[in-house]
Amino acid sequence: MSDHPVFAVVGHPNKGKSSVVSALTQNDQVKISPVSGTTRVSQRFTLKLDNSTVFELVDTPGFQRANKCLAWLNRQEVSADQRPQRVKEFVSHFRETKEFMDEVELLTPIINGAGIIYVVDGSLPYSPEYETEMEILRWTGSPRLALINPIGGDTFVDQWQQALNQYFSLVRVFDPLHASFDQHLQLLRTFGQLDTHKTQAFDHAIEELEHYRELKLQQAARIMVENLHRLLTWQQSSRRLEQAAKERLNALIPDEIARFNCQLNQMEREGQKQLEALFLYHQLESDIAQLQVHETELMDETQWSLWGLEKRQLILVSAGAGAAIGLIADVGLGGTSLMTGAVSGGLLGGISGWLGLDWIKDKLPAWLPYSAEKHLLGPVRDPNFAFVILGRALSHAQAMLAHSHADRSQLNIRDEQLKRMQSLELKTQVRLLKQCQQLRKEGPQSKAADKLRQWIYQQLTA
Ligand SMILES: Nc1nc2c(ncn2[C@@H]2O[C@H](COP(=O)(O)OP(=O)(O)OP(=O)(O)O)[C@@H](O)[C@H]2O)c(=O)[nH]1
Ligand SMILES: [Mg+2]
Repeated sequence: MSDHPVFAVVGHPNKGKSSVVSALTQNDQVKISPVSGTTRVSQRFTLKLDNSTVFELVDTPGFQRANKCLAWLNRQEVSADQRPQRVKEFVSHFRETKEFMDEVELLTPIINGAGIIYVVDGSLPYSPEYETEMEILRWTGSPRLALINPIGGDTFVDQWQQALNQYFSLVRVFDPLHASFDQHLQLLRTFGQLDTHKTQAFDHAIEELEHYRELKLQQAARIMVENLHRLLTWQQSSRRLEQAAKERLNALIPDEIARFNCQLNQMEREGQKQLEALFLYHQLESDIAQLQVHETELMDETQWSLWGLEKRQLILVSAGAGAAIGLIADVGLGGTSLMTGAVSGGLLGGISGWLGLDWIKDKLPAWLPYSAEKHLLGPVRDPNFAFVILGRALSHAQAMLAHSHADRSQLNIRDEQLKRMQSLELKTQVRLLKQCQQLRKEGPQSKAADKLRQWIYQQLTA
């Protein structure tokens, strides 16, 4: 026997057995589908901590011929002490035949020492047809826990509880699609009680699991600040703009801006993917719209103020943080004269004598400076940009953390998340903007970066 606990997850077809396995082992590769009979052979999944296995769950097919199975077991009169042996006889008798494929598959791990986790659906009424399955499981004599999965609501949970209490020493309600991390831990502690010899070791492993989660969240905050820094400082080598100015090639400009935008998007998505990999999501898609900055004006309602701050807020916050005065003045004027403000703020770096500048400045969006000396486009100069990036990163991370590994649907970034940066206190917004400005200047090793990481970590654990 392995030195970690092993549990077989069993029950009727289509009751969420695979979903329970997927959620608890944090494995999004477990096969789950609305089609009854999806799982045909038993498959083992483990939850590992570094390289050691905390526990193992065996995903099994549902009972198909429970009545016939129990009838076979009953064919010989056996006393209670001989029942586990009788179940073993059943498995070896039918192992090579096709007659009881599903029952053989699901009973094999149990007779090999696995504890039992029996899954039922709490939204459907209890009915005596389940008694046959529960009776067979009782015959095995193995430690047993029942899980009521409220697939479509909890209407019949109490009824189930009454029935299950008679067959199982422990009965719990667990929703694999919506349970929080704390609820996972609670359930795992219950697993530990099933095997009394290992309860202490198991409790210890669960503590480590909790600690490991904290470390991962800290790591997530680090990744998010690094990515924020990358986006805030992104500059793209754009020699083509000079050529465009010389030859008055209008068409090149939108091309360069689109390329810039595409890079921002890619960097943002890479940051999200790093987080997904850290938390073991391999096939997550989200409904968050792409970060679209190329065609928008500084204060475009649909993108910038959607994720970032509203215009009025941004003026207040920028003033509080001492952000580039030119920018604020221009925001106040409605954004049209922004480029003048940007030039007077020195953003274009002493190249006002360059002839192509006037031509280019009319073509580039206000938030996107161009250094003709260095042939560099960017970085984005809008103070709202930091809020947009932070808001989007946090929304993605929180939605991901709340998304069960058993949930095969898209990551849903809820509407109320859009306003998250706007609903912070003014003093928090000012502090964040200052820290982002420092992060841009001093990099991810700075004190400001530390403060940002701490704040993000708090948000993720709130
Ligand atoms: N809404 C909701 N759906 C669930 C829940 N648990 C499972 N489901 C859905 O129910 C269907 C069956 O889930 P599975 O985990 O594949 O069930 P199973 O018991 O392994 O099914 P078989 O392998 O076919 O016996 C899937 O479409 C799941 O997404 C739940 O808690 N809530
Ligand atoms: Mg299954």
